[in-house]
Amino acid sequence: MADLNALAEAVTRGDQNAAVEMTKAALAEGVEVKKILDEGLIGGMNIIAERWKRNDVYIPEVLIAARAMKSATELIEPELVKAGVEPAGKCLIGTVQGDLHDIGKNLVVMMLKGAGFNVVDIGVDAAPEKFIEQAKSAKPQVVGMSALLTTTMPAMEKTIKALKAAGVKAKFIIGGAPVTQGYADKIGADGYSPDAASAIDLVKGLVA
Ligand code: B12
Repeated sequence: MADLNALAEAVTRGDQNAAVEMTKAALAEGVEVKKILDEGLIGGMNIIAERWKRNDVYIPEVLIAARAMKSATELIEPELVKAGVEPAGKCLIGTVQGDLHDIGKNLVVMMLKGAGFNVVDIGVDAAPEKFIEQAKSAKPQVVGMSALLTTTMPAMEKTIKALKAAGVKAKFIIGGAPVTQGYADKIGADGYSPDAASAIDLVKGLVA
């Protein structure tokens, strides 16, 4: 019998081979794909997110767990599409214009994917026009912006204003080391979170 707790455990350990093998075995046994995703893979990432919030693990462990999750998810993606499993929600995220930092953004993307969200990542140095164009085609419920430089923080305000003016209906969230809740309030963002683990709770709250 497939042990989905063991699969979750393999993800938290970042054991890519075990996660892939256990996922293959569960699929071969005919375990429902949604169950494999929710209890095994997302279950494992939730545990890592909690440990990270408590500082029990650090970024390398999170990255390794996300890699294990990604490899196993690739196996079940075609099955998920066939089964018509709805994602938890859709997000679009990018690093704003002039800014090339993407390590934090990538973590947010991985954690959101780990939590079952469909995420469109538009990369770094993304101009407001790019956010608008991509948001119009992807129709996300949440648009996230990352900035690591004090000189690129104003690009978040510019981007939010441009998205609103273009009629994009979504919640706008921001993050990055120099960003604060006060800044988010000042520029009219709908939310801010200081790290990728709490970004999941923020996004879940906004799409609920
Ligand atoms: C790595 C790094 C680089 C790398 C980036 C590589 C890459 N692919 O990202 C390189 C070498 C390219 C680089 C370049 C520069 N950098 Co730099 N860089 C850093 C460094 C060391 C680490 C940043 C990082 O990755 N942190 C780890 C991640 C995990 O943390 P994070 O990004 O904050 O993300 C977390 C949260 O903020 C949040 N989060 C992030 N984004 C989002 C988005 C949303 C929506 C949400 C909800 C949450 C969220 O979740 C993440 C995970 O928990 C910092 C110093 C530091 N300690 O921060 C300097 C730093 C940011 N850089 C700095 C500078 C000055 C530069 C340069 C201008 C240097 C130069 N003179 O060329 C250039 C600018 C290039 C550009 N145009 O962007 C300064 C900024 C100073 C300032 N006040 O503006 C810093 C603070 C270093 C310093 N002390 O001087 N840099």
